[in-house]
Amino acid sequence: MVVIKTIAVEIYPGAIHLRSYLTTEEQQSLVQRCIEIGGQRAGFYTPAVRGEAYMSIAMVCLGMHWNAKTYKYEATRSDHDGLPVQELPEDLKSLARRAATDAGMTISPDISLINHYPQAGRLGLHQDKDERPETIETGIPVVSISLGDSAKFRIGGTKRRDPVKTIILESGDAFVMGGPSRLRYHGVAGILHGTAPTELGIQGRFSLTFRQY
Ligand code: MD3
Ligand code: FE
Repeated sequence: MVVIKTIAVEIYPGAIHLRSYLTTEEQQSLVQRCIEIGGQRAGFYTPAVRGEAYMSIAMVCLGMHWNAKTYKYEATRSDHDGLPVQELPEDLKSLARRAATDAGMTISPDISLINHYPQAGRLGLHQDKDERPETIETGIPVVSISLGDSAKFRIGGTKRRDPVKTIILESGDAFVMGGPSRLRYHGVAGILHGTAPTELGIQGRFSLTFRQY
């Protein structure tokens, strides 16, 4: 049996960092899933965002597609290639439910966005507020899983100019953002090249974020 010691750190009320949440074997299998899912039809693509140019990360949506032009969820990738979105597999839903429960929250996940960060990948400061108003108002969390290279994660307040904390998200960590923290601004300032566990055999970073629409 593999023993792992998860350490739960409350960054703010409702913002729970579950450090060392997954075993190396679970991480390996999730990395393979990301590569497999990303290689399908309706797999990884580079979103062109409203107002801006292309994002520096690749993305694949499961369950519902996040349209980067309208910031709305939809059944087909109408801002990209029109393909129907892939389903969200049951075992991934279970993983998200388990992490939410371990952070003292509840989620019925129906969407996952998988992001791939190459060496120069970043994600600007933003709020996740495109899910149903009721979901956001009740503080149902977003659950995230980090794999591969570590990320310099920034998390602030509910106003863009509020002060931010910097946290390193490592491979195998989970992060649950709900309750009063659901609308905090957050982003990824960069990834730490070459920090992925060697057993994963990858460079760069995958993150899975699970949402309830
Ligand atoms: C804080 N992803 O996909 S995960 C995103 O590492 C996103 O890929 C980052 O922000 C990434 O939208 C951060 C941790 C996270 C996820 C959801 C949040 C932090 C959050 C929702 C609200 C506040
Ligand atoms: Fe986000």
